[in-house]
Amino acid sequence: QAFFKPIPDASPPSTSKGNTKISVIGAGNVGMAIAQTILTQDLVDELVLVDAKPDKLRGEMLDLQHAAAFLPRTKISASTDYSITAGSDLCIVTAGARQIAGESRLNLLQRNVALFQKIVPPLVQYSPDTKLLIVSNPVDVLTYVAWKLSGFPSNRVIGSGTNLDSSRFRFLIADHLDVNAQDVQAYIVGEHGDSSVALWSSISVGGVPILSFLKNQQIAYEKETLENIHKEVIEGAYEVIRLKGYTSWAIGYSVASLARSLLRDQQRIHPVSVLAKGFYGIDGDDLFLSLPARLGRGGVMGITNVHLTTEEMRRLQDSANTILQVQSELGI
Ligand code: 6V0
Repeated sequence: QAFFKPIPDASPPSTSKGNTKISVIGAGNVGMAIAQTILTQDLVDELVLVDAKPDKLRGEMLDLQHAAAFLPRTKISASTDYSITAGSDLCIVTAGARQIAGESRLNLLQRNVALFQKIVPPLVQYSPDTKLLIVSNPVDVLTYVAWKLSGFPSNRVIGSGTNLDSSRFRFLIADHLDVNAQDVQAYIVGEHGDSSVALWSSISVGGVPILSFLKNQQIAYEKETLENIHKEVIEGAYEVIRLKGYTSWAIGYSVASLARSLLRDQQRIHPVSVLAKGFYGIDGDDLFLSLPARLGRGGVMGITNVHLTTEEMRRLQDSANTILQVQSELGI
């Protein structure tokens, strides 16, 4: 069995024209955290901001431009008019109604679908070869909506998905074991939200598979402890929103790392929202949810064949059903 399963309808990677351009749609807390993280990482030649509020947009643009003396050289521009996005290599969509305290991600959906009908068509018109990276919530369903509206092959439509949840997961495991989170390989897949699935069976720390290590050492681990760590991941977003009103820094770093893998052809594996049909026993309807995907200049280059336990498979299927349920109410 191949390590990666290819994307069935993949388009070939675009030929690089040397000048890289990212457009960020939505200059709110999340869009600006992404923009500033991208700038500090010397990722692009041109960064474009688009928002519906012209004053706020111009203020954000100027504020970033005024940091030019401390940053790698990047042309920063902004407009409410989508023609400014022309020729983007990557369009990151963060526009949307913000999740308010106590509101489930799924409740945001109808408000955001209407927005996407205004946003996606002009992005496609001005950058027909671009990749779309969706961040607005509920991210899995909105990535599906963006895919439908764009007419793009699925390898060029990606949702930030559980890349952030997995980072929270790695932080909590690392904190528990007192190691560096970068040495923790651990994935959360499925829905970015309450039905996400923690892949305990494939966690390794410094190359050591953690569950089989504990078993071999005859160290009992409490299923409850594992469940609690996963619960903390799920509740993490709600807690940050309750405390500061929104989340921004972690999603900023998470999306900038996706942008790097995509534009610099890193072929790194990230759990992101992809068209899941045909993978891990998910058949039937089209839906997007997070699976470990290899990202490069062509977008999604393949999906990793991780071994899942029967329980993980069942949970992933439940997660898929949760998303499908919401999607069916949309009638798209
Ligand atoms: P925010 O600070 O309210 O920013 C949203 C921005 O979108 C505002 O500046 C609006 O003016 C702008 N906007 C609204 N309509 C349009 C339009 N038609 N065209 C262009 N811009 C428009 O929200 P925040 O930045 O906190 O969150 C943005 C979205 O990201 C929300 O849907 C969040 O739920 C979602 N997040 C997703 C995460 C993930 O992991 N996928 C993580 C955090 C937040």
